[in-house]
Amino acid sequence: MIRTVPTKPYSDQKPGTSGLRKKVPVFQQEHYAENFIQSIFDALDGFKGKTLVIGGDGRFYNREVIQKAIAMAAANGFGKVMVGQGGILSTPAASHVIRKYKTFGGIILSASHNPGGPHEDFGIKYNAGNGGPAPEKLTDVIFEKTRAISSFKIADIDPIDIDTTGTVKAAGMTVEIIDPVADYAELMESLFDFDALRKLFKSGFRMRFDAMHAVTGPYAKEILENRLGAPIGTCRNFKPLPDFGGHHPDPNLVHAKHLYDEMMGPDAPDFGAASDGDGDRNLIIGKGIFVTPSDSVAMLAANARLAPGYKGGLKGIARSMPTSGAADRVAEKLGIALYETPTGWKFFGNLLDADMATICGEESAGTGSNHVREKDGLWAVLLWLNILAARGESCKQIVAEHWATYGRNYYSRHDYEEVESGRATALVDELRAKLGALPGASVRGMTIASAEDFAYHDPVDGSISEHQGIRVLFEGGSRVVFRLSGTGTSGATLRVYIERYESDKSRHDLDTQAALADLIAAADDIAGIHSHTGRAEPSVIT
Ligand code: VG1
Ligand code: CO
Repeated sequence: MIRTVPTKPYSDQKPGTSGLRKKVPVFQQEHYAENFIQSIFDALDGFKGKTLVIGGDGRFYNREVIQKAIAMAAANGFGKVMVGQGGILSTPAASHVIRKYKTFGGIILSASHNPGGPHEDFGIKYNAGNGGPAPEKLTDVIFEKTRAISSFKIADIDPIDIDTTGTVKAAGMTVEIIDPVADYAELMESLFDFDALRKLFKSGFRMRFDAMHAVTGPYAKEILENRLGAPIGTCRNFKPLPDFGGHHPDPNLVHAKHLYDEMMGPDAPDFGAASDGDGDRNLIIGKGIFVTPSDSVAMLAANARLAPGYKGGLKGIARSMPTSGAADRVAEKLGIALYETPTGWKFFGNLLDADMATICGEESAGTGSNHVREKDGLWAVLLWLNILAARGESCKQIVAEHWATYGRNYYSRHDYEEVESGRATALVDELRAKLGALPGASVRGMTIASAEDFAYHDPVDGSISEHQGIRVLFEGGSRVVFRLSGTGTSGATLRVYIERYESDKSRHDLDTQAALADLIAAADDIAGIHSHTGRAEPSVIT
């Protein structure tokens, strides 16, 4: 029943910021998915007889690859696989299932916020036994294996019915199809004050949750509408679709503009939120106010004690380097440590496992805690709701009070998408070469205090990750950061992160782009963005 199939390596299977992401036609090439899955198994040790979790965000090609992964897990000697019904498991839910059932690890099929469909994106990532994304030392080995692979193992089995929960046997391995929502909903109930939230909704509090036709739909429906009694219709676009309804399942002000417009409108609900393709990101918009992800992590950390799961306080806060320094001020006030990591959730795993950090966040709309080892969109939404219920104030009031206490970090990210790869690399190389000459230089009347290529020294395992973004710091604390995306699938995406701190309360209501105008111009002066990319404007401003 087990076949060993000869295959040839593909040279382009290097995992990026979060797994391997390619266009669907690339994944549909002969043995492309099989090669990568076999390489994951080849990079692991000691899983014979153990359990593997398999699920995905429901995008196009999900079902096909789930069947391949099941048959290959059986052939490679796993004792059991746990598969989300319908092939569905959000990234945070998969992380929780891995941890709760102490499984060996899991395979999550997703390209997250990237669009889906026959000509759009697909992805595969591996999460280890702690529930977190494979660390770099493992993804490096997986990549090596993909370059040397000569065969893969697969069991000849009929396709498994993944739409019916229950347990079957296949090629000697147990296949359990699980309810993708139940364990996760129970975990949320253990962290948050569901009684207070039920009261909040009963009192007439109105909310809009946009699942963007991605994986969080069934989770949000169950938790918000069924368990918390939010009115039917609170959740919108809640049916996961293979092409996300033709949209980008990216909860930002561009792709969730309808939600933003609604929240700024005259009859806005009290609270609006959205999540991405695989359910690990969150967009938070209060009535009349957008909360930047960098601010959100700071505000959640400052108020976390109001939720039962965090009443004992936080051990530390971790944020990715390009994320604004708003959380740093909260950590300082709480007297706890603040860790600055490279972009990507895999870098938080060690800090969470070592209990050095409790809440983590990224500027890209990712927030999470030690309850799982991934960022978690609905978790952030529920923590916000819990804080709103406990404080009895509006989102806008909470934000204004936070800024009055800590000051405001004006912050924006400018993305230049699908830039020709050679041009993007040239920009970065040139910038890197002149880093030494930047300190002391004056740009647009601002003096550069330091400039460096960020390297991270993991305080837990001592590993070093270099070239994680170039940051230029100005006197007074403003900064610009440049890095190339590791999740795109065509050309290169240049990300420019811009930040300025404002302590003066009378200047907390400025337009963000206007407040950052000098720095935006300085970023172009320093890196030659327009001349290198040929672009006059960013493709996306968040
Ligand atoms: C982006 C974000 C990063 C995030 C990653 C995965 O990476 O910037 O913060 O961790 O996506 O998020 P990059 O390399 O493109 O900047 V998800 O929700 O797409 O898994
Ligand atoms: Co995601």
